[in-house]
Amino acid sequence: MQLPIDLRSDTVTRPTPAMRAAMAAAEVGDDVFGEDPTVRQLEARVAEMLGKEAALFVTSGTMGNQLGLRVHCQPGDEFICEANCHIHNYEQAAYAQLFGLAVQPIEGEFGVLRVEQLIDRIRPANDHHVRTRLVCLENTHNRGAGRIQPIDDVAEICGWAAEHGLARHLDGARLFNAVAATGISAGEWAAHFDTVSVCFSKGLGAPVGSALCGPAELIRQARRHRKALGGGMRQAGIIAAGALYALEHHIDRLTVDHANARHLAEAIRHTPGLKLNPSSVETNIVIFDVDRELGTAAAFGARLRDEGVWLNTVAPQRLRAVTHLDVSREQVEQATRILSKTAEEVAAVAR
Ligand code: TLP
Repeated sequence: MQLPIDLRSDTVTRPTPAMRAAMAAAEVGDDVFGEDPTVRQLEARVAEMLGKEAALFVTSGTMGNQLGLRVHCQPGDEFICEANCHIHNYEQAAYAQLFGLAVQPIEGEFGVLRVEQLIDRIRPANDHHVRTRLVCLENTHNRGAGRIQPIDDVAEICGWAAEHGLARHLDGARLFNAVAATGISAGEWAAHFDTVSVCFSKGLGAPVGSALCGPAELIRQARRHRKALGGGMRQAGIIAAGALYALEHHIDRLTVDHANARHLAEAIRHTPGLKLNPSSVETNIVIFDVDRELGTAAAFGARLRDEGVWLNTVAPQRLRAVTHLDVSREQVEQATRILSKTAEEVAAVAR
């Protein structure tokens, strides 16, 4: 059996031989001059898939999101987001550090917000307040264990935001997982938002890159801000080719990762001392709590790591497992056996 089984994140995948071949064969040019044909092709393709006028290839999901915020907001503006979202928790508050933006976080249920929670959250227009400008959603939701924000809620929230003059940005780092799980196209999801960032280096398995998609004028502004952040890339066609390959070949197969995540979740459900949180798994992320009897999540995670199963600690008693292109069904089955056996052994010592 192939160890280790790396379930820390879907960011850990390595390019497949076919993807590497596509990358090696990519035509390139200087993208800061707008002359890289492969980057242009990728930007056109992803814009088309999302039904947007334009797209910008960026280094990371973080950059895609932060540029998205920047094109909608000016210093002294505020955006509303779900309290556990990536933008608010894992991007160093770059929006505050770099752009002078404030945030109004609102907690959803495993990341899923409802429109009733947003009503009355727009600040009054007077000199005491920041200006509420934007609503950000995340789909699928990372800390919500890959939950899908249902399309009806998305439509209601974005419809309400538009009625009140607020822009809409989607952190779609794992939008294609929502596409694969629901059959709702990327364009249908994206239609509710002004800007959408998507990642090629998560479930899609490309080594680098994300895109910010939206109206041509906003993407032109984002291109300018990207340069100021040092994100202008030169012969980036090499990596854009990996992203193009991923869009072509790795979307439909995400359902395999989802089935693997459900398999893992079933085993966790039946392991004393471990508890799924939430109890259902919708896409490729499994989050579970570790009973104190088994020690901290970090200690239990370290034991598992010694056995060859790598997970991510996301809270003192909480671990995360993410399925992806580089873990086979056999490895997932092996991981479930190791998980159960380790939990049993640790519990026996604790008794
Ligand atoms: N998520 C990473 C870590 O940063 C936590 C992971 O392992 O899941 N939006 C969402 C929803 C994300 O999950 C991530 C990365 C990003 C944005 C940022 O993408 P990168 O890492 O490319 O900046």
